[in-house]
Amino acid sequence: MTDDLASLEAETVAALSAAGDLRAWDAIRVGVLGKSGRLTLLLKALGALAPEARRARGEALNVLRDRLAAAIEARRLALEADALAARLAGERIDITLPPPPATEGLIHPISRAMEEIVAIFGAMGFTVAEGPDIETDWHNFGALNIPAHHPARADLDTFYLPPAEADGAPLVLRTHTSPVQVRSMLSAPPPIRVIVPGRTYRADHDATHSPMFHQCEGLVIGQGITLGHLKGCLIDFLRAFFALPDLPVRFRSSYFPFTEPSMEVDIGWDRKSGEIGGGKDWLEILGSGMVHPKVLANCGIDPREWQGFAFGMGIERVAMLKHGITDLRPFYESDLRWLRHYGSNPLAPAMLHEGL
Ligand code: 2NL
Repeated sequence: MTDDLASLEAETVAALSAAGDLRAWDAIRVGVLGKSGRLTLLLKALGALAPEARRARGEALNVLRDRLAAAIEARRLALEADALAARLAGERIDITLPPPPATEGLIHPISRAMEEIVAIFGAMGFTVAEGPDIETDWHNFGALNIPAHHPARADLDTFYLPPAEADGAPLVLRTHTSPVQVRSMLSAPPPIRVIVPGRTYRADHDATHSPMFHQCEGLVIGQGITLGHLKGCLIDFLRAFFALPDLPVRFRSSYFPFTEPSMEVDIGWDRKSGEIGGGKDWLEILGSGMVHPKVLANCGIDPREWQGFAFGMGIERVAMLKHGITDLRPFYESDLRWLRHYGSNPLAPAMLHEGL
């Protein structure tokens, strides 16, 4: 190889190993193999040589071109591997570290309470069901054995909407999340284990009632599901939600049209201090019961073969109790001072194994 070719090769190899990134590498590639690259110009100059000299020079240039192309390609692969390794090292995260504090945006206490409830029941094998906020009168009332004269149907409590169908049946804003459970029963055969968090609406507005509020209901249907399962399930839930393993829980008989028997569920607290779990007082927290056979039949389930339990709670209420919030109104006022105080870190979602 002639001297000029040897020095072209040596200089290119040196420049390639000095190139620290793909931009520098590309400049070298263009400078050698590009349209007016050094090697390209040498190849173009071949035409001016006498045939004998052109053959020898051409052969040498072809050999050099293959070697330089191989060196350039090898350097590209090496630089790409380095870049990937650097990126992987830079993006490494230790997922065992606690989440950093949120710098912007917090989870609203209503959403947080729903997440916690879903995490607890999720660990018991429940899945989340959702449904429309606008319901038919039948899904909201009829299927649930709520008779036409029942006070819950009174115009005062229910937001009515114009009928959508020619049958003239009114639509309603759902007054509870129960119609979602009705839809669950109608859409797939038992066994069923669902939890239903969501918005609900009642024409009621004062210091302790909002026309839009949130509920979470649950439904379990199986063969041989008993009051014992209801009690065990709700005791476990309440102790997990309030993070008190010995929280006293009391079941007190009650009445709902859609359950028989029906029970109110109370937790122990101290009325004076507001402390949950302590004291001698009882605080109503959940409604529950064994699903009424008529409700099962209305939803296409044979009550001679299947039975189960259902329960419901107000989300605002449990969130207020858990965090010592005494006023309902700021939940919906978007006051950033309140939201910053009661909001929770979106990078630390509710997870049962970390405790709630
Ligand atoms: C309360 C009481 C309750 C239910 C809700 C229910 C739903 C179906 C069938 C039977 Cl589809 N029951 N839901 C049962 C008992 C109580 O809620 O105080 N809620 C805030």
